[in-house]
Amino acid sequence: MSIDLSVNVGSLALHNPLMTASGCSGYGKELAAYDDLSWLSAIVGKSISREPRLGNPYPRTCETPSGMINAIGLPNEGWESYTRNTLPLMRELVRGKPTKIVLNIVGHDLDEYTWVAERANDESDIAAVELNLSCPNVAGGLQFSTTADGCEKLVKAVRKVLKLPLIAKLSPNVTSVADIARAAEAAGADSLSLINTVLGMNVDWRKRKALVANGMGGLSGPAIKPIALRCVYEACKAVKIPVIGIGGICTADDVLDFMVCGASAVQLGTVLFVEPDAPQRIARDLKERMREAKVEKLSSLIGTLRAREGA
Ligand code: RRO
Repeated sequence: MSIDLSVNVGSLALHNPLMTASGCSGYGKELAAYDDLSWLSAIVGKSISREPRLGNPYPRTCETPSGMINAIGLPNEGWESYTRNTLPLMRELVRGKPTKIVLNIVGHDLDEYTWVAERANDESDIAAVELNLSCPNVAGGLQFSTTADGCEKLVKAVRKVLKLPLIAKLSPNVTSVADIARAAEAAGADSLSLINTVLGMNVDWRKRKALVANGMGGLSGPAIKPIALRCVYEACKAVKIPVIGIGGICTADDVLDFMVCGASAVQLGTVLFVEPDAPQRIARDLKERMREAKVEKLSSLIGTLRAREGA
């Protein structure tokens, strides 16, 4: 039985559903040391802003039951250095491979987002731009993702200048994911990705200290998978554009859980910290699971979750 893992996220044709999640594995070279990047359909880099940023004081991460908390605070080299140093390296890394480059962008304000988005048009080999609307770790960082109005304004402004496919990355730290998803769609996003991390906290009571210097941070890993599945399911019911699922995915079964809830593709994040070659294992296991279930085309599973009787 020949198994077809290919999926489409709007105009993005992917040879399998496995992308990296922004911020969890740098810009590709960090993973290339462990695994053939061909197991991934896209590398989504850490958020890039117009200016370089140093990020938050250390410690920036800590472990939690079934996950981790981060409060990195968006450190990045800024657009100029990114295009001079990192993007050329990424092009080299994916040359001859089916792996696409997705640029994740962030800004203090509308102006900074649109400044970067406009320049992304002129760079070759960027397959799509993911808008980070949802960083939980910088002052004011949630302003674009926690209200439908803020989200719509930002997506609209970026859509106006960006010619590439636009993915809006949404936060789970909101009252209604469906409202924000609809706002992003109305403003012209081509697809959504969710979820970013869940705002959380971990402390050492003996030291009377939080475990990350920022105090609070974003919780990720298997601990958040049920929250992520719920958010993806709600978003998929609310919009017609494709949705990329993110949140605690570690196995092929996790991928399939997201896909039956409506995700067209997924992003792998925290799992890469413990197992940088997880994409290979997950891609192989996906084929195995599909063979067992006698499913030839992975895309045929998207959104096939059945309502429970009486629901
Ligand atoms: O850099 C961070 O602290 C960070 C970002 Br931009 C984000 O989008 N999500 C997250 O958990 N951390």
